[in-house]
Amino acid sequence: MGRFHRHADGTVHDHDHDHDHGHVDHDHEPRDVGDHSGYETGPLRVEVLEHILGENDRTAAANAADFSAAGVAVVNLMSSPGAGKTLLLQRTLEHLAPTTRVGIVEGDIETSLDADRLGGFGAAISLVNTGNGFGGECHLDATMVRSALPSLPLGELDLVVIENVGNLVCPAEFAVGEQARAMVYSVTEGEEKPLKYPVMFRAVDLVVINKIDLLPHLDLDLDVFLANLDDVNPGVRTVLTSARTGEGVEEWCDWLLGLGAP
Ligand SMILES: Nc1nc2c(ncn2[C@@H]2O[C@H](COP(=O)(O)OP(=O)(O)OP(=O)(O)O)[C@@H](O)[C@H]2O)c(=O)[nH]1
Ligand SMILES: [Mg+2]
Repeated sequence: MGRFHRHADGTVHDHDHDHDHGHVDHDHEPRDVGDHSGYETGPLRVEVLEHILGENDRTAAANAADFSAAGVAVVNLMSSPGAGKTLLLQRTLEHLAPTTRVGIVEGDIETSLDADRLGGFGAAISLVNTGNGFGGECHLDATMVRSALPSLPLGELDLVVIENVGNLVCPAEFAVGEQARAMVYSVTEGEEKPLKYPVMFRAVDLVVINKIDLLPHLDLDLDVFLANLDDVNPGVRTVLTSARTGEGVEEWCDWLLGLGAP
């Protein structure tokens, strides 16, 4: 939990200066909206953020209920721009399409370029451009994903993968109704990224370590990356892949299939 904490009476306290409260709040579970003490309007900012995130969580719960009712497994796939989400999904569809009915929610700020790349594999694809009515946001939120659902035949699908907007920060902060979260980390990004972007690396159930075909050309020390990852998300599962060569794609697909229906 962040320093600021909303109480049942509507007040917001800074717990760093409030250790001897004398009571414990069991009547609500405020969410972590971070430390905003550096702003003059810190408590007000926390209230606004709690409102926004609370509304998002209600819509995410509605999405999750729809996914559950349809018996479809749903994964939120995140990464920094260009880590290889779309190429991995192309390989995934090649591998799974013959046996598994897959839907994709393709999130991008602009263009249908990635949605177009995923066409032709037999998957149902629904494009969300955040620049089209959602303020050009750098992430998908639950409302955006909800807007994509009428274009997917959920009842006829086994698995939906949501390709989030390429961004190593914001997507991790918004639940969208997913059953599991995965991220693609590219070995070109450097060993220290879990330490610098812990919210994303901590938010996921699986880290796909992609572009391993490039390792011979890089200075990256994979063991240092794995130690850094373990610092922020101890024991998190990893899969080594090259979406270029196809190495590791089967293991990634097995993880997807292992999720089963919610
Ligand atoms: N060598 C190599 N290149 C890869 C691999 N995976 C993806 N790429 C390349 O990396 C670039 C970005 O890949 P994309 O699949 O578009 O990445 P993305 O995460 O979907 O990008 P955004 O949607 O823009 O965030 C493309 O040129 C891919 O061909 C890989 O495993 N090895
Ligand atoms: Mg992409």
